[in-house]
Amino acid sequence: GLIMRNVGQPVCFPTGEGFSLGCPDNYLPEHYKPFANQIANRFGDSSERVTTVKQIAIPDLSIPLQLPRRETFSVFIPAQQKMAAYLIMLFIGMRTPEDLLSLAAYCRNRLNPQMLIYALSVAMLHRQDTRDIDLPHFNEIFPDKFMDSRIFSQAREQFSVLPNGVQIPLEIPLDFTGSDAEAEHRVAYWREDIGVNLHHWHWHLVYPFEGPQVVVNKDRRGELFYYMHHQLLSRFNTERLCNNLARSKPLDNLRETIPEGYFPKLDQIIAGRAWPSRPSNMKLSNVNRTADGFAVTLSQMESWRDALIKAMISRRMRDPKGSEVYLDDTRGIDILGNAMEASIISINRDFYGSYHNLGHIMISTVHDPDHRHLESVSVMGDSTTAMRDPIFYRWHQHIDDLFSIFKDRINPYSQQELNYPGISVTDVRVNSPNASPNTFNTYWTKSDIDLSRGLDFSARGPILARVQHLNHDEFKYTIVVNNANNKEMVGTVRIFLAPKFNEQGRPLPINEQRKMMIEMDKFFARLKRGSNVLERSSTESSVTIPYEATFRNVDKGRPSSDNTSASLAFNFCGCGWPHHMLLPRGTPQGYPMELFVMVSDFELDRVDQKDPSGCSESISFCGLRDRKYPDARAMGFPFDRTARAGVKSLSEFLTPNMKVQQVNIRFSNVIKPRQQQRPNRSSPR
Ligand code: CUO
Repeated sequence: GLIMRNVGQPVCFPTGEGFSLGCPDNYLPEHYKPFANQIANRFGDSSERVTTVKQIAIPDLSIPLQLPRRETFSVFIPAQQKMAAYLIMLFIGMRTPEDLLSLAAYCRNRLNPQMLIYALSVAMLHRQDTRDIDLPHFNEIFPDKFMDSRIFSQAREQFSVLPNGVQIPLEIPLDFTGSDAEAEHRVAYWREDIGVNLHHWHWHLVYPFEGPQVVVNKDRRGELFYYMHHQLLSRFNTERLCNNLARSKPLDNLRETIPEGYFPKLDQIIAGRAWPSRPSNMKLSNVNRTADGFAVTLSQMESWRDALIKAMISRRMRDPKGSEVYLDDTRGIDILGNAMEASIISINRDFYGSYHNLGHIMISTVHDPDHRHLESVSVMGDSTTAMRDPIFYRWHQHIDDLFSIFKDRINPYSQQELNYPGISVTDVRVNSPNASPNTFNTYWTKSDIDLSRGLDFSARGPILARVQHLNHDEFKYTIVVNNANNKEMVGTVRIFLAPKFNEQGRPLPINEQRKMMIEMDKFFARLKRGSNVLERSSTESSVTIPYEATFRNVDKGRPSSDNTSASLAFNFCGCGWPHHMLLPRGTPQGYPMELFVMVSDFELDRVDQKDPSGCSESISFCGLRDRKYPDARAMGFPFDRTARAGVKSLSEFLTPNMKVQQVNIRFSNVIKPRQQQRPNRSSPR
């Protein structure tokens, strides 16, 4: 935590209320060394607790030092990926946590802070001896990546005026990046949601595409890359329909004009620059940025794309030795996901390139493709900020459509494959305390975030920013399942939610609707003979992580203490969909959706492995740490394949172990406080 706060200060003694880090003199950067004593006195004396950093032999840092301290770090730029991967390797290789702390403290004074925090976070998540330490909220380390830049000058003003301990929360307006003249702005509240962007950053930390094998090579990572981003699109497209916008149009022609621009209004406090904007009506072009060690042409991108399409149609890919690898129904998507992204476990990065990653870079340098203006990447170049820009969804829609070329060619599931003999779902209901049955309530809530550890000065206490975000009343599913078998059975309950109508108000055909199925929850249930009434709370969702992973608990007007998350009720693992965004917004009239429940045969779903250790939140989006993905079925099952011949609608798709309930999402355009503390979450099995 100490290493990760106020990272803009280039000294080893970050202050905070009673916290300090004492480093050996030679850890100070050269230009501060003559003043080592004064610096130690300045910070050290006022501290109640000093952590002394052990002196170690510092390894060669010349590779990560190539990135200037005040440069924008982009994990999508191959040269920077390599520097970060080197640093991850060093951090993972440190013998003890004390050695790791020491190296991190040394690096903190010299390296690019964004790269440092990225590499340190990845290493800490993957080292046995640090992985249970909660990482500080990333939105508090780099609040400038999440919040309107104006908030920081307000924070400085307040800091210099108000006495110690007194503070007024700084309000951030809901929509600060555009006006209603821009249609895309209607869903800015969703794209710019802090929890949504935190999830995306964290997902890419848990599933980096570069780094040591132990960090990258995880069970079904390529498939999860496909599925998690596919789910982001189902959710975003539904949100668009709720706001009278058409579904995202894929960016499938790299040479066409991009009408929708994006002006993020974010600062980069440490780099001392604003994030570049992406004006309307620009066209992608060849990129050649010598300083980033990076060049790619449009035709190169197109040839990678064509090679991927060919692989999906022929179901064959080429490995580096020239042999062909068959893409089967189950493993094929995983191989394709890794090649499309691409990660270092791509089957052949020379041949299939890095289509998705370089697309991020091409888009994020559209304003300065040859670097003549010395401009950094725009928000699409950073996994922390990419989801803010409307183009993110157009790019990922294109990537998702490419995956569909493969997925849609697989034989559909037969009725027999979908059914669970003897099991029937006879009733599904949703209840929420303040709503009519089968109605969800959504509204706005304001929550606080402490900026103090992400500022470029040391505040004496918390500095709260107050943000407005979507929220909902908690609800409960009641599912009645009949087991006509002569014994107890075990089932996996799969819950999805999808829009009913398209942009024109016509019913969505099954093969469009299935692509918009939002995964809401998945859990295991024992089914005794006869009738079973299953109850499940929205707070137990296998997709979300708790509210506290994004926001601060504000207890009687005071934020919880800053230094540790131990005072908070949950162990945050960071990766996962923010709970406050579990539901689409809906509409004031009530947005009609279909709630789908399936009970599948656990014997066919089970993955035999040890119980999970640590994080088991948001399993559907993030998997389990050090374990296989805990569902043997294809991700997105039963909607990952085309519906069987003759099935036109969701009702025709159903087998007896499935049921659909018509539901409504009613949005009130008012600000309400958050409901009471979230109850303890039950384990997924
Ligand atoms: Cu998450 Cu494109 O992979 O941003």
